[in-house]
Amino acid sequence: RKPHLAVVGATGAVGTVLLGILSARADIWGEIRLIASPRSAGRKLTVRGEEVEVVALSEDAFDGIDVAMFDVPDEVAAQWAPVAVSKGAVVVDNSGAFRMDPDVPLVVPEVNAHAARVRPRGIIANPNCTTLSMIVALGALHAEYGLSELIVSSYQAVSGAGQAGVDTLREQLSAISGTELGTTPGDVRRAVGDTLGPFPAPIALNVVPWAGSLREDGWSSEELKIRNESRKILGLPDLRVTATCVRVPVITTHSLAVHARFENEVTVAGAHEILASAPGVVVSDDPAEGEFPTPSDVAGTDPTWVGRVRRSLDDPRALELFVCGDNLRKGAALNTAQIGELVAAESVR
Ligand code: 11C
Repeated sequence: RKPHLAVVGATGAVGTVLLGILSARADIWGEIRLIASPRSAGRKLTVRGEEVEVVALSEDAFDGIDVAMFDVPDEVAAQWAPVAVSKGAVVVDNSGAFRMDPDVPLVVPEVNAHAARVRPRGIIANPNCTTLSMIVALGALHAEYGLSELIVSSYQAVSGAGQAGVDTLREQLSAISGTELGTTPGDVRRAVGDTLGPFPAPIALNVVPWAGSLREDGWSSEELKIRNESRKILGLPDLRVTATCVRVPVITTHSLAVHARFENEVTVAGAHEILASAPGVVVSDDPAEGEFPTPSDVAGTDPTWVGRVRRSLDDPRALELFVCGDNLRKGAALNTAQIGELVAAESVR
């Protein structure tokens, strides 16, 4: 029989995108059960062209489920993923609760699909959207050249901070629309008033060098996730990684400027060839024609887009790249769906 799937957190921003992706991909699932907080129970959502009623999160909600995709806050995942496993499901979890657990694989199918098979806790973790937005391209380059160091700056979309992030940017844009603000200290901050939402500074007409929460020595949680998760996915525990995470007034699609240093000398032509043949990667790199990826062109698409590929002027072993990926699709829902498909394929073999 076809495996039965549960989507936990079906009504959230990523859950909504996930239902669209499940509806568009090969229909490998038997039942698709939609689970959310009791507050959302009874709502009807469309998946595979049919209306499905949302059921409340409970132990019984996992009866008969083979694979459960979770997109819920860390503390909800920490509590409920083991419940789903105890009911016989394999969990694919998009929270940060299990990513660094040594008994939980952290999987990007194009890079380390093999890791999904070894899951002592019955849980497979999905990486953070910022890591995911670049790692498919870097995994392909690593396989050929051997990665030794990453220095990245992110340009993160507001949807990474959830629906509240999107609502905040839209509210602030309407507050400043038609004005000539943005020329004197604090004028935008005064205009948006107390509508900062999840951001520590105005996000309209601005860039904010902060994402996540404060960790030791001034690092943000988001910057540490990029370091820890890249190391785990690539199987390079000593990889040198430095990240600076920045929020920009973009609705969806994270971008990263990447300085990647390798064990071997690199060429731009070689990097283009590797990236162009890598599954899930599209090269858009012809600056003379104004061709490079930008979030507004990439939003709503599945691949990782790479442009501005240059060999570092002072280091023949290093490449500079600009990478864009839809943070809700490959950055979250699509990768979750792909991992679920890997697990489903095991049972049909
Ligand atoms: C952001 N990347 O853009 C974050 C959101 O660990 O899954 C995702 C947080 C996570 O704010």
